Formats: sequence, structure tokens, C-alpha cells
Amino acid sequence: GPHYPERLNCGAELLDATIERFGPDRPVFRTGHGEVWTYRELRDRVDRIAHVLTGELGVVPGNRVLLRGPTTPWLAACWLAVMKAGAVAVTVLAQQRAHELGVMCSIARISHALCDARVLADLEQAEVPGLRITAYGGDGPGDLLNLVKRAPTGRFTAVDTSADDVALIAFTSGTTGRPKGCMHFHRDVLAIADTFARHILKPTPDDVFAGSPPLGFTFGLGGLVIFPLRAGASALLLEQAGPRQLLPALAEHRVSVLFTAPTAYRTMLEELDAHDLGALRRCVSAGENLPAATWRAWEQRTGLRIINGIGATELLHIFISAADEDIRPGTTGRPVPGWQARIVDGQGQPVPDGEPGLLSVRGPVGCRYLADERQREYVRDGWNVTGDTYVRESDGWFRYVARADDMIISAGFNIAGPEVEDALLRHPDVTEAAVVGRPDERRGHVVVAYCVLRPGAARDEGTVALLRDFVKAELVPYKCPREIVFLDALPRTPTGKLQRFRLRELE
Ligand code: 3SK
Repeated sequence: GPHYPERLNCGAELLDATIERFGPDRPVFRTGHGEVWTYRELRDRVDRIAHVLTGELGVVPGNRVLLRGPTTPWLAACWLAVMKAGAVAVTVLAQQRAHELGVMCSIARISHALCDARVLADLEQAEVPGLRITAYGGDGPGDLLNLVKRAPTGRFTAVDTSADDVALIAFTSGTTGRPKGCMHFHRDVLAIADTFARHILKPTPDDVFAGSPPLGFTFGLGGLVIFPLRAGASALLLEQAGPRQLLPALAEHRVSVLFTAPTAYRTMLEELDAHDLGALRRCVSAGENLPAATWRAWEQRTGLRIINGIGATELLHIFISAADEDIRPGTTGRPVPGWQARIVDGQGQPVPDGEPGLLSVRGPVGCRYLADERQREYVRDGWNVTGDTYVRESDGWFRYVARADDMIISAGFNIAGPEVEDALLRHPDVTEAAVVGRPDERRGHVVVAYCVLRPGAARDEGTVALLRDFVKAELVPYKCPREIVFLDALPRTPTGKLQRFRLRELE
């Protein structure tokens, strides 16, 4: 893995060192409204925010600062200022509500918050004792942007942090239960750029990054802030970044590196023809597994080979993926340089190649849950056990099977829900599919599929029969869904992950 000096501040590295390397006059952020920030402008604003934080707002190194807002250059600037000030950024989703915010503030002992004025209400409602909230982008006299106008204009020298001082606490999106805060060091922030981005994306200063994940999800923080800055490149920051906003933006801003989730690739396929994707050279998919059907359809229509990665909030970003021509649909890839991966059984013993087991990885970033006993389940013998079932093929490629708790056991057969979903998605009428097990007295569980159909497709028994026949022609018959239910949309977390547990609750 990469090596760093013992004293290291990732904010200074991403901003000041990048400016030294590539000069201050290149663009760093663009917005959907045509605004462009140069590196010089970004440094000026970041330094002023850092002066305000450490002056008027009384932030001292180690304080935890909540950052919350839609994806904008100001949010990214606040994050960099917190880094340079030696404080700890806790970036959360703009959509998270008062109750969730209160829980995270209490777990992470947050003392200060910088919050986009447009989403202030939920944070105020959380009524966190002692929390000092500063809004940005509103018109109040105490608004951060007003404080910044009056702030010292001199450069802010980054606080002298250690490479393994905590820089950020990222909360897992928590599909169930109490959210977990994952602590990451200054060196971790650089390590994801110096492993995945450097070896797989191979960015240049001319790249334009864009994507749908928000900065409160480390997939987005990496792809839209850390990776472009480390490379001297720029990022298009969109407040609304659903597939329908992304497509025209890709053409208009000549985006070259795209980060989004499998669902968005599928939705974009429906409207691709009207748009010019001429500048696009890298498409990254993560957040959940990319079905081979989606990979093939995207390649056929765009000529681009999606980089399917697996990442985790616990490990900050992507640790297994493939690159360039060396990509195989239906597999994730090999450990990113700097990372190791192996497949183990429930006791942590390695299982032979070709057999499914638990994916466990280790590398430059590790899981460090903040005050949470679930640390012992995630980290075993120094390996991070991600909760995904994978197979390692004999040539070292890793193939996704299911989330460990998404395996269905029916009449003694092991059925991976995602394999059945992939088969359903190969049918042109199906745009989304989720497969779960329904408890059944005789078989233990039976396979039930929830599908979203293409507009215009009939939601009737005829389609059910057609889809069942289709799956039987694709897979061994015991994997065929017993029942197929049509929905308008599948339940997802704010970061876009399918919530199978909510479908199981319907069972
Ligand atoms: O949680 C994930 O799926 C993920 C994927 C890529 C990068 C980062 C994360 C958290």
C-alpha cells in the first residue's frame, strides 16, 4: 500500500499540494448553474472558512463538525476547511431527518454543525444539547458566507495533524438497526485516491468527474472531491443528480469519469439516444452489485465497459474492481493494488477456490467503528469481513454471490437472490428486480420476486407466466420465483441501496 509521512494533513495535501503541483488557475468545481470555481478560489474560500471555524466558532483540533447539505462547492469547501483545521468531519445526507441526526450527533459527540440553510429545519428540530449550528448559503447575519466575507484573507496554515489522527467519521447508511460511525484517518483519505483512483481510474488533470452519490456517502466524497483534487482535475457538483439530470449534464459539461449505481445505469439506458456522451471514458458502478445484464446493455449502447466495484463505508471506498480491457461482466474483479482479499467460512477459515464464503479484505484502510461492539464481528484476525458472499475463482477473480443475509435456502437448495434478479433483468420488460425468500413450512423458504416493469408493460397474470417461463429457460427451475409481485418502485435507502429487509417484512 501507499506510504505517508508521519505528519500529514489530508486537506493540505488535497488542496495546497495539488495547487503547487498543477497551478492555481485550473477549474476545480462546476455546478449545474454554470458556476465555475478555480483552485485559487477554492483555496481562498476554504482558508477563510478555516479562519472562521478556528476563530469565531471556537473549533479546536479533534472537535467533531457535522456537515450537511445538497452537493455544492460550498459543502466541499466546508469539508476541506474542517480537514485543514484539524477537526473531524461528520458528513451526513441532506435527506436525513431530525431523529436520525440526533442519534448520529450523540454517537459522534458532535459539537459544531455547518448546514446548508435550505435544510436547516430538521437539524434544529433534532435539539442536540450544546450543538453550535452555523447555516451557510442563507441570508442571516450569522450565515457562514457572511462570516467568511469578514474573515482574515491571509492563508490558513493547516493544523499539523498526524497521519493517523481521525479526519472523518462516516456513518453507514444503516439498512437496519442503529447506525455505525466509521472513523477514518488523514492517511485513509489519501489512500483511497492512491489505490483505487490511481490504479483503476488513472485520472489526469483534464478529467471532469461527476455522479449521483452525495458527499454524505463516502462513494460520493471520494468520487466527487477526493479523487478529482488529488489528480488536479475538476468535478461537476449537481444538487439533483438522478439519472434524468445526469444524462444531459454528461454531455453539457463533457464529463469523463462517472460514478453512479446500477439502477441509474439502467434508467439512463432508457433515454440514452438523445444525448452525446462523447467525453465519457470511465463509468464506475458501486453501492450494490452490477448485474451482468446491465453491464452488457451499457457496453452495447455506449461502447463503454463499466467498472464494477465493491466498496464499503467501513473501508471508505472501493477495494475490489477491474480495469480497462481486463473487465469481465458478472464478476467484480481482483483486489485493487494495495488490497488483499480472501474467502472464509463462518469460523474465519479460508474456503477453497470456487466455493462460496464470506468476503474478507485487508488493506491501507480498516474498519474502526466508533464505540460499537459490532467491531468484533466486522474485524476478525485483522481481516475486515464485509457481510458479502463471494466466490474466488481459481484465477484470482472475485465473483459476487449475494449479501450474506440475502441467500435463500429453499428445500435444501442455496439460491442467491441476485442471480435470479439478474435473470429477470435480462427480460426487456423488467427494469428493476428484487428477490427474497418467503418463509414456507415445507421448503423452509420459497423464492418471491418483486419487479418494476417498463412503462406500458401489462401487470397481469400473463406477464407473471411469461417471466416465470423466461427465468426457467435461463436458470435451473428450482431458482424460478414461486410468485412475482409488481411494484411502482423498490424500497431503497437514501444512498440507493436496495432494502430487501423491507420486502421481507411484506412476506
Ligand atoms: O457502500 C458502498 O457500497 C460503497 C461503494 C463504493 C464506495 C464507497 C462505498 C461506501
